[in-house]
Amino acid sequence: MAILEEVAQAVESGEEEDVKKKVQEALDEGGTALDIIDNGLMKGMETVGNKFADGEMFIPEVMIAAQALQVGIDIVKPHLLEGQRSFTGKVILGTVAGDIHDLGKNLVKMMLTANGFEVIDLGVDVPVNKFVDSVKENQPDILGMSALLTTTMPEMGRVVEALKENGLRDNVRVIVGGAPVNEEYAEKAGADLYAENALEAVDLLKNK
Ligand code: B12
Repeated sequence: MAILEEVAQAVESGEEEDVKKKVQEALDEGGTALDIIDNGLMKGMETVGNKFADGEMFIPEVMIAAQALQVGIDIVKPHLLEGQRSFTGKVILGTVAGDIHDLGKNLVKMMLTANGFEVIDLGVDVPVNKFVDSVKENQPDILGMSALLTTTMPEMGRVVEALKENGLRDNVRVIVGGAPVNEEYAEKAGADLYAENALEAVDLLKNK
C-alpha cells in the first residue's frame, strides 16, 4: 500500500499533522491497525534510527519523530482494541533504570491490553527495588522489562537477582525486550522469555 510509505515518510519528517492525515487515509483505505503500525509507523522510525546511527539525524529531530510516531499510534489504538477481549493475566511492565526509551514498551503495553491482559505500567527509568516492590504488591503473572541501551541492559539481570533474593522469582514469568536485547542475552539475564516485537510478545505470553 503506497499510503503506508507516506505514513513512514511523515514519521521520519516528524510532521504530526501529516501523520494524522496519512494514518487516517490508511485506515479509510482499509488498512488494519497492525499493518499501519508495522509497515508504516515503525518503518518510519526504523529509518530515523538508521539516520541517527549514521549521524544524519540528531536528538531533537529524533524526539520530534518519536512524538509523531506516538500521535500515529494513538490514532490506530482504538482500532486495535476492537478485537476480542479475554482476561489472560496481569503484567507489570517498565523500562529499566537509566533508560528513558518508552515507545517500544508502550507498544507492548498496547498490544497486551488489546489482547485482554491487565497491564500495570511502571514507566521509564524504573529502579530495581521499584520492580521488586511492585511484584510483591501486585502479584502479577508476568514481569516485562524493556531496555534500549547496551549500558542499561544489565539492569534486567539485576532485577531477576533481586526477585530471587526476595523469594519472588518463582511466582512470576519474566519477559524482556528492546532493540539491543536478544534470546541469548535474555537467557543470560535469567529471563524466561524474549520477544523481538510486541506481536511476538503477545503470542508467546498467550501460547507458551
Ligand atoms: C527514539 C529514540 C530515542 C528517543 C526516545 C524517545 C522515547 N520516548 O522513547 C530519545 C531522543 C529521547 C533518545 C535518547 C537517547 N538515545 Co535513543 N534511540 C531512539 C531510536 C531512534 C528509536 C527507538 C524506538 O523508539 N524505536 C521504536 C520502538 C517501537 O521500537 P523498540 O523500542 O525497539 O521496541 C520494539 C522491540 O524492541 C520490542 N520491545 C521493546 N521493549 C520491549 C519490552 C518487552 C517486555 C518486550 C517483550 C518487547 C519489547 O517491541 C517493540 C515494538 O515492537 C533508537 C534507534 C534504534 N535502532 O532502536 C535510538 C537508540 C536506542 N538510542 C541510542 C542512544 C545512544 C540514546 C542516547 C544515549 C543519546 C544521547 N547521547 O543522549 C539517549 C539515552 C537516553 C536514556 N537515558 O535513555 C542508541 C543506543 C546505542 C546502544 N547500543 O546502547 C540507539 C540504538 C541509536 C543508535 N544507533 O545510536 N533516543
